[in-house]
Amino acid sequence: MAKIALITGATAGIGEACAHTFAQQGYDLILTGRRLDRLEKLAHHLNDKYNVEIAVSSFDVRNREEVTRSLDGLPSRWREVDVLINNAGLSQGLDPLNQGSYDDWDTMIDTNIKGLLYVSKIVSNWMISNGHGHIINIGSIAGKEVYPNGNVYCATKHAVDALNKAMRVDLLQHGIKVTAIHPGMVETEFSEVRFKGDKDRAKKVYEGFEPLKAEDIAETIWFVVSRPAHVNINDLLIMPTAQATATNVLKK
Ligand code: NDP
Ligand code: 8X3
Repeated sequence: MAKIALITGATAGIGEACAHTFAQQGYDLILTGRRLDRLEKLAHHLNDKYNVEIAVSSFDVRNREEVTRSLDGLPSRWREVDVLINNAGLSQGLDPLNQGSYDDWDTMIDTNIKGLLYVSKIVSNWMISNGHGHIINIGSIAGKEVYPNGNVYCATKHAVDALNKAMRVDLLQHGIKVTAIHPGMVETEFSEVRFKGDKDRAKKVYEGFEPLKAEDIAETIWFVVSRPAHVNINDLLIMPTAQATATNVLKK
């Protein structure tokens, strides 16, 4: 039987790149995200190209009932998840705290923290029953530093960092591996989402230097997952060469 990876936020960016990498490695996949059309298209493509089995499960990670119904509704074979990639996440807005939008705050907290928790509770219980598993939590340089106007996004990613440590401790007795991957700037749909569809503003974020590509993160996750059974990488910070810290970027 092929191994199984469950990827949240597989409709774009890092999650989509992980789907390609893990399919290429022969993994069967559970692909999740809200945009069902994208999930179905990706599943079709990967199935054709790599002959792997794919389950598509479309849900909003913020909706606990939807998450539970969708994951519990998968045929039992899919509970044998080997790798969970907690990737679904976003930033909304880039404003000083006193000018922040309540709605943006709710969206980030509900997606990046609560959504990650909802999925992790269900899947970690599957992994405990299976006696093994590996959870990859996508944090950020924003989970290691706070930068101007990053306030609530940074707080959510600091929470992911804390939850990663908590999972490592709590799941130790069950033999489940836990890793946080903290990327610096990766050119995906991230900035477009942060700036609510303003493509020109989003494009400017990545001008004048070479940002990371989603594939760089997927390859790194594969490296982490493919270590021998006795090796766990707890935490990994990966940056573009031109970016030293959240705010220190060498632009031409
Ligand atoms: P993208 O915007 O390209 O992809 C984000 C993914 O998250 C999409 O597949 C989206 O799917 C999914 N998602 C967002 N909200 C929800 C939701 N409520 N329910 C289900 N899925 C959701 O961004 P990235 O690939 O860059 O981001 C992936 C992760 O990496 C995020 O956690 C982000 O914080 C983190 N990160 C990104 C960095 C960057 O510079 N790009 C750097 C460091 C970390 P859909 O909209 O279809 O639901
Ligand atoms: C995304 C990277 O620097 O925009 O987590 O916060 S950054």
